[in-house]
Amino acid sequence: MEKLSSEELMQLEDRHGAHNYHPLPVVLSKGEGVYVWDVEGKRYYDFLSAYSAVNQGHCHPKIVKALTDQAQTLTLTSRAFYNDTLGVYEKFVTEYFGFDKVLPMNTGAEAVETAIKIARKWGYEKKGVAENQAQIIVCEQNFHGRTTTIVSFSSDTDASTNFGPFTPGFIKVPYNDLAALEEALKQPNVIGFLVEPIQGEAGVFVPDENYLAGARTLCTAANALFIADEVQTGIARTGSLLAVCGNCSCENKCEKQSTFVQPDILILGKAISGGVYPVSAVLANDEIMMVIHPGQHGSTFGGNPLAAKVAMAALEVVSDEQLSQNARKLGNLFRSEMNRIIASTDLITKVRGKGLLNAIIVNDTPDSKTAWNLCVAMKENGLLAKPTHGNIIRFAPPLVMTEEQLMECVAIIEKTINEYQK
Ligand code: IF1
Repeated sequence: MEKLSSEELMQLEDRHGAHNYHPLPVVLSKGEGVYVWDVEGKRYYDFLSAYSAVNQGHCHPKIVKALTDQAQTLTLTSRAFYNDTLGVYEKFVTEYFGFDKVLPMNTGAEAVETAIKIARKWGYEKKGVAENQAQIIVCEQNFHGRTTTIVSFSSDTDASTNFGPFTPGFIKVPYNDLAALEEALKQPNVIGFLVEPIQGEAGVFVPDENYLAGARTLCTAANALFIADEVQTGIARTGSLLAVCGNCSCENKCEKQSTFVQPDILILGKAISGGVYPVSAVLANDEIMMVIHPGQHGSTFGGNPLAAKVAMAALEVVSDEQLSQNARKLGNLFRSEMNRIIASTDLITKVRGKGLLNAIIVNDTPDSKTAWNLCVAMKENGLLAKPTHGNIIRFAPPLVMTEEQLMECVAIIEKTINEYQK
């Protein structure tokens, strides 16, 4: 095959692909660890990590080996038959996260849909809600995926406009507002509360320290399921195995889980696969998960042998390489370095985040091009990040980064900001 230039490859996407994305003008052809290379051979630091799906770094050898070994052995059986990897994975992943059962799916949105279906069925069969009356509380500015039901409760008009009619049964409350949640939980037929422990798409919005624990307590009192969407925040991204682990970097394995908020349903995706292959999972204990019986939910690819092997390798890397601890340490360093830069520039007003899920706020209006232009300039300087909501730039490098590499990235960001002002 002839080698195409970046320009030609961008034109191909533009001509032949649906225009559902607006990518930064860079065409990548190789990745390794914290780095990616474009087709012309220029190297960049990846500060997006495929929206936190490659926490373990690009093409991690252990995860790739798990993939290629299994790919030559058995890839897909469907769930019509048993296979020799699924049960092993199910034991592994439920012990890893401390739940009785897992329901394996492929993408994040599918896992969210799965959680909604499980919660509704629990509501009818265990809580005794009348048929078709179940309500789930969700948060304003949420992002849970792109299916018809999920966009039904999105606040983002781009995500929802002209995709109706919408799925009913969702009540929206402001994020990080326990009083509003408490009020909403008083409404009839509420069966659950679906929440991101940190709102990613909203621009990396970290709630108050007591919010998740408070929400957990309110849900318990109202007999409503606490459903945590950790598709983006999970798998060590925010400095603990799960964002609901709070400030404990024990990988969810220590006894003193004082800040650990136990969800009734845990939704995982993205980095549970190390970014190698789509894997998602819904975890719950038996009294919830066992409402699902044969024929009531499933997926051709969910839990296939490739996915099972890849996910086990990806989670082993998280533990073996102590990625939570590294994310926490480097996250603290990153925010303190950003605050140092913020003190000397008018271009950036704020940094916020947890672990290595962070965002900076650009001092301009959401409809300005400043954040986009800064990202293009950072690209020129060898670092890839993407703006969100116009004036916010999300920073989420792979968690295998070293302190030295992080400081090099800080220098690139600082240089870009300083050059931009001139
Ligand atoms: C896109 C953001 C990240 C998610 C949470 C479920 C899903 C996601 C909390 C669905 C997906 C994505 C998808 C991606 C952009 C992206 C994103 F910008 F929206 F916020 F990660 F930063 N729950 N998040 O964040 O998972 O079905 O995509 O596997 O392009 O839409 P999916």
